[in-house]
Formats: sequence, C-alpha cells, structure tokens
Amino acid sequence: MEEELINLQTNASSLIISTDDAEELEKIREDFLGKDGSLTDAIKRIGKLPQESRPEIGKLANEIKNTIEDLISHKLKSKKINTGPAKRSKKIDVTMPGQALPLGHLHLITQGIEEITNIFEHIGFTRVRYPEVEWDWYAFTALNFPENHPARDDWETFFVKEEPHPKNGQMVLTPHTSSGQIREMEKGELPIKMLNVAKCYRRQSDVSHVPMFHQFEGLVVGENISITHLKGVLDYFFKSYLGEKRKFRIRPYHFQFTEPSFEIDVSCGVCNGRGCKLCKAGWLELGGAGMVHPNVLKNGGIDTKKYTGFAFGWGVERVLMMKEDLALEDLRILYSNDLRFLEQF
Ligand code: FA5
Repeated sequence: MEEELINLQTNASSLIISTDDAEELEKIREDFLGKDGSLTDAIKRIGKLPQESRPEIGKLANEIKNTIEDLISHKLKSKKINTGPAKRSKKIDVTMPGQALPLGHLHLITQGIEEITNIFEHIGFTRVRYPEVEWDWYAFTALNFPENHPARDDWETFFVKEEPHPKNGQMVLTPHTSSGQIREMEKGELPIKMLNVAKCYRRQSDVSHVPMFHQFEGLVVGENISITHLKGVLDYFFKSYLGEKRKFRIRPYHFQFTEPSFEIDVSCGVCNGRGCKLCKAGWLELGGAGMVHPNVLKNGGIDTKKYTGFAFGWGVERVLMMKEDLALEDLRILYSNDLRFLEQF
C-alpha cells in the first residue's frame, strides 16, 4: 500500500508539472482526489488493512493528498497558467457582442460649473481663475472691510499659519470669490465682464453648508453700468438655468463691498414655494449682489468718476439644489462619494 501511494504521488506530481492548462489541472484533481479518484480509492481501502499499520499509512495518504492539492493550487495561481480567455481566444466568436467597459463621468459639480460658465459666456462674460490661498487684502481689506473689523467673522475664515505679508496681511483659504474682484481690476483692462468660479472654504457644516464649496462671481465694470443691468443679467441667468417657472426676489441687504447691496432669493423647487424642511418659508437664499462700492473700485485702481459696476456671488451647490430635477435635501451628499447617488447624474 505504501508503494502504491508513493507511485500515485509521483504520477500526480509529474502530470501537474508538465501542464500549464487550468482545465487539465482540474482534471488531474478529479482523477486523483475526486469521488472516484485513484487516491480516494486507495484511502477507502486503508480501513481493510491490519489495525497496527492503519495509522501510519493513513498519515502518509493524508500527506500525499495535501501535497497534490497544494501543487495544483500553486500551479493554478502561477502567472504562466492558461486560463479561460486564452483558451477561448483559440475559438473566438467574432459575432459575440463586445464587453462594455464601465464608464465614469464628470462630477455633478463639474457639470454644474460647465453649464453656468456656458450660460454667462453666451452674454460676453470671460471665465477667470484666481488663487485658492489668498491674502487678507484681497479677501477683505481691499473689499472695504476696515482692518481687523469683526464683519470678517461672517465668513468663518480658515487662517493659514504663515508670517503675515507686510502689505497684504494674513494668509487665508479663499472664503469667497469676491477676492477675485480686486485681482481683476488690477489687470487694468476695461470694461470688465468677469466670471470667477472657484473653490471656497469656511468653517461650516450642516444641511445647507459644506466646509469646501464653490462660488461663481460675476463682476461688470464699465461706463453707465446700473442696477437695471444687474436685474437683466439675473433674469437671463434664472431663465436659462432654472427654467421660466421659477421666481426670484431681491431683498435689501448689507455687504461691505457693495452699495446698495441685495440678497437674491429663488422660489424653492422642492415644495414649489409652499415651505418645506429645506427652505422653511418657500424661498431659498441664493447669494448676494449689489453695485460695487466706490472704495473697492478705488482699491482696484479704477476711476470712480467715469466707471461704475455691479457684482454678484452665488453658491454652485446651492443653485444645483434649486434645479427642479435635483431636489437635494442635504447638500453634504454631493461630497459623500456615495456611488449610488453620484451614478444617477
Ligand atoms: C458672499 O460670499 C459674497 N461674497 C457674495 C457677494 C458677491 C455679494 C458680490 C455681493 C457682491 P455669502 O456669504 O452670502 O456672500 O455667500 C454667497 C453664497 O455662497 C451663499 O448664499 C451660498 O449659496 C453660498 N455659500 C456660502 N457658504 C457656503 C457653504 N459653507 N456651503 C455651501 N454654500 C455656501
């Protein structure tokens, strides 16, 4: 019996070593270890051996069984092995449909930014990009915030631990796209029709706020620019982006950098203006707008006797939520990386 077992091992090993084919390896496994395999048969006969030799032969049979099992598994894992596709390639059926690869797509926010940019480019705005890490001068002081004025607190700014710049002050993560206003004016090219779309950062997180979000800022500076131009642009944008049905309203407000200043509200698309968990009273606050404050124009090097301007700054996430077909009840899902949500768009 011992010799028979050793012969079985030798035969199985040489068969395993001499093939690189997965199907053949499975057949060897069946021939030796399967229900009617030769090693299985030998193991069944151990029970008929004299009592005293059974333990030793049983142990040997088990070791051989494990060795054959290990050799086959090892071989199947080896890189040289011919698995299904290689075999199939021999008898390829060119009439079979191809295998479609999974396709990704742009994130919802990127799609939103592209759509918003197209709408504004259509009426002559130029998209610009300014730094994500800014100086206090551009984010606040040049925008008519007196030095160390607490109005900065409304922006819940992240300050960067860096030596302050002698003229520009502390380093901050851009809290709003309005910091691009002065940078645009500094270029000295008039008239201005800028669209600044950028990441903004604030210490906020709830159903309608995320710590990193996107704003798009419009700035128009030229001769005889008035509030009616601002209202015309608002009207055009809402009709293009949200459709004819949605209403908007302008409320007086206060911003340091515009005078007069407004807040723009849009009727809620989730409840159609009736009031719901998201909007509470039927209106969603979209963001600010106003006529550029003369001090800001001066800080940007613009002649206030000749030129006036308007500006608006709105949240990309917020306007996405307002789209009728996108009734998001919690803004944070946009950044949750949940594919069940993201794959829907
Ligand atoms: C501003 O940031 C002004 N710079 C807007 C402005 C520009 C006014 C030009 C006048 C002229 P406010 O802090 O309200 O304003 O933010 C504007 C919009 O950004 C908000 O209405 C909202 O849509 C969006 N927003 C602000 N903070 C967050 C946040 N944490 N998460 C998501 N969206 C936000």
